[in-house]
Amino acid sequence: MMRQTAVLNMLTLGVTLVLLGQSTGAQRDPRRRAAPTSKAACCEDMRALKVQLANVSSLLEELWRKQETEARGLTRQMLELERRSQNQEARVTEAEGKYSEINNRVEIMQLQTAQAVTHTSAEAIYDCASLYTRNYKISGQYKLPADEFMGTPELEVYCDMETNGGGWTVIQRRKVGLTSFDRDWKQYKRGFGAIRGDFWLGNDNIFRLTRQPTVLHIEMEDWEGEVRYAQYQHFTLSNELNSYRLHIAGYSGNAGQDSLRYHNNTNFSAKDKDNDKCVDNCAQLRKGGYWYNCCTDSNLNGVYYRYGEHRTGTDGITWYGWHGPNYSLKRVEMKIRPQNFRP
Ligand SMILES: *[C@@H]1O[C@H](CO)[C@@H](O)[C@H](O)[C@H]1NC(C)=O
Ligand SMILES: *[C@@H]1O[C@H](CO)[C@@H](O)[C@H](O)[C@H]1NC(C)=O
Ligand SMILES: *[C@@H]1O[C@H](CO)[C@@H](O)[C@H](O)[C@H]1NC(C)=O
Ligand SMILES: *[C@@H]1O[C@H](CO)[C@@H](O)[C@H](O)[C@H]1NC(C)=O
Ligand SMILES: [Ca+2]
Repeated sequence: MMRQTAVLNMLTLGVTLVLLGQSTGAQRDPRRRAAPTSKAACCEDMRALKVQLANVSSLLEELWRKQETEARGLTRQMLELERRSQNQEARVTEAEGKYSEINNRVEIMQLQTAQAVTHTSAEAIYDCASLYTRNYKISGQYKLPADEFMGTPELEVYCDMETNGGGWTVIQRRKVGLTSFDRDWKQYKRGFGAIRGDFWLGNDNIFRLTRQPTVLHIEMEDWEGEVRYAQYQHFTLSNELNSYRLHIAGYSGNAGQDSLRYHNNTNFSAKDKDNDKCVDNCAQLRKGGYWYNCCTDSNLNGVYYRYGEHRTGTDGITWYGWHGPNYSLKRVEMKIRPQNFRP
């Protein structure tokens, strides 16, 4: 402010002097002023005035220049400020957009949680999928509560909460190789083994868990470390009266030919119960409990052979469609979840 007033005063003075100079025929150009004049004899006062005038005019010009550059600078600064504020505004708009999007999502999640709670609290914890919808999303051992209505006891299960969105109840696992699967009907009915290691969940339990429309996922690993799978969109067992007959449909997978299809619609057999479709006793030949036909296209409950021995017998853990009848797999996991499960 102070400076502007000073400049204005100078300008007023300058203009006055310029007018005065013009009226006395003075030359504004300081270069010309430098040259000696022929009329030097003229009165001293006039000369002094002219010099002053010349000085003031050059000062003025300088001031003008300064003003102009300052003005240009100011304009630039203002433009810059405007640009920045526009950027700022854009950023604020963007942030606001993100915020409302997050808010939206939070609301949706809250809504979903509320719905999930009201939806599942009315239902029993039935399997790993219902645990998953109750926000138990870590794979591991869980205890399903007893089902009073069905008269079934509580059940230890292993939940796979990661594969393809989780919610899987594991019904069979082979990976350690110390647990024998060459067992009788009663043991296959109840289940055996260690839930964190090798086990069969039990035909009664599998029957119970597959009363709702169920997907079966079989994961297999060979001794070269390759992993393949076979999946069935429909999987159920009949009850014990109907010999736990297998029903599968809707195959997909990458483990070669579907090697469970051959066992579709066959009864379960164990070493003490020959329900197969063969003159032989397949359960005794293949040393496991399974839905033996005549006898196998797969034998996931067969003998566990270690690395180096896994190419010998035909009673190993086989899946013909991938490694044929003489290659026993390193790891198998069979797991189920309801068809209507949404991760
Ligand atoms: C005019 O300016 C010159 C140099 O800029 C200075 O030496 C001189 O004293 C000034 N004259 C007056 C009258 O202000
Ligand atoms: C399967 O079991 C049921 C009842 O347990 C029986 O009626 C049926 O004949 C059996 N089927 C075969 C092929 O053995
Ligand atoms: C198993 O048999 C049923 C009918 O008995 C059939 O609908 C289903 O597609 C079969 N499953 C497979 C995998 O072929
Ligand atoms: C598998 O092993 C059996 C008996 O050990 C043998 O007869 C058969 O030729 C083998 N099959 C293949 C494909 O290696
Ligand atoms: Ca037989």
